[in-house]
Amino acid sequence: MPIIKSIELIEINLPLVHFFETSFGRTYERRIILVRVEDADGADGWGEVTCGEVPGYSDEWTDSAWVTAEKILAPMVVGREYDSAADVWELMKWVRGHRMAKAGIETACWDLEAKKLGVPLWKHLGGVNRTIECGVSIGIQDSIDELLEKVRVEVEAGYKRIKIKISPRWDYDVIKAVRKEFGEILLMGDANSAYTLDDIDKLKSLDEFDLMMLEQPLPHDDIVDHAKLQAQIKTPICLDEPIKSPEDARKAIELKSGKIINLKNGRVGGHTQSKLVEKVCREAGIPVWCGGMLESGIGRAHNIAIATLAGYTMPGDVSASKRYWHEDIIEPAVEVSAEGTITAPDATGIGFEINKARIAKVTTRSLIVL
Ligand code: OSB
Ligand code: MG
Repeated sequence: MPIIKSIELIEINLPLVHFFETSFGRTYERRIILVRVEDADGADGWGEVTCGEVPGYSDEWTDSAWVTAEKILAPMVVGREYDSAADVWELMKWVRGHRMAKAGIETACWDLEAKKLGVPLWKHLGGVNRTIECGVSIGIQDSIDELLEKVRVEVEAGYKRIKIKISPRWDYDVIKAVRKEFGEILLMGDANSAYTLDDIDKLKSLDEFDLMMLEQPLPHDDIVDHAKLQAQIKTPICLDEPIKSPEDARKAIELKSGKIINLKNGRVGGHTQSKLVEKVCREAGIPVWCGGMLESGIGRAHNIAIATLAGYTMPGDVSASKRYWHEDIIEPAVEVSAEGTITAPDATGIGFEINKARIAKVTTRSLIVL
């Protein structure tokens, strides 16, 4: 039976190639917590905590996740016997919330297990589509011209679907301009909870653009008003923030709060939980796609692996390393084909090498829980 002997937390600071702005703020550089789990044989696995630098997307953020992982979660896993990585979530179960911190540890255990079994993580998770379809998420820009330029670069790179961030000050005219310039591309908007039902007329007006979907228009914890909104707009609603568990997914589907789910490993607590959400959605005929959290290569590699599961039927926010980083912390960097796809690697575990020298250069703190 596997036992984790130690868990290392490493905080790195990585400047983004270009700032990323959503309805809740702008990010210039990421403070990312990496997790390295090591077993009694000295074998290791890597994971990433995907929370932001501030509690704007969710209530977790870098410093809260650090202390929670160090003081609460890592001690619940270190030295405890477990059957398989699928059971690591259970070891941390009594802790409420803190799913991104849990996911950092849990996904590292999956990487370790796949490496020890000598299989690629995507296969070990039950993946079926080794080649996944990719989209991009483009933040709010300083001008529409700058946005059009960004969209052009990504369309020409071959990405299958373009998502633009929207907010009440950056919506109708912006989407109209993108549609006019690029015609019938697969286009969607993500509001990150910037509207309420009082904005119903504005949200209805977006129907004219035939968006593939409208992601999270209403508050971050809502699934009731989303159902009211979905009944009144043609554009499919995609839920992101409020779906933190398989039960949340079931309830949202029952209420008809949306027609699509953006599934993020961190938001639901790791691979085991993602697999359960994927199953609930697949059985209900609700498509899911893999969301992104501006991950470094390690989180990105985990996203690629989980996105190979059967229920992930739409292009995800999983894109090339170079869109985010001058130099990634894995090798090779994640690349996207001219057809807008990524093929999961066939090496064991996450399938990428960890660039330890690069990590050492950008590390701002680290500690080991024994
Ligand atoms: O809402 O999907 C989101 C990034 C940070 C926080 C929330 C979101 C996002 C993205 C970026 O849209 C996706 C990516 O390119 O990683
Ligand atoms: Mg979103």
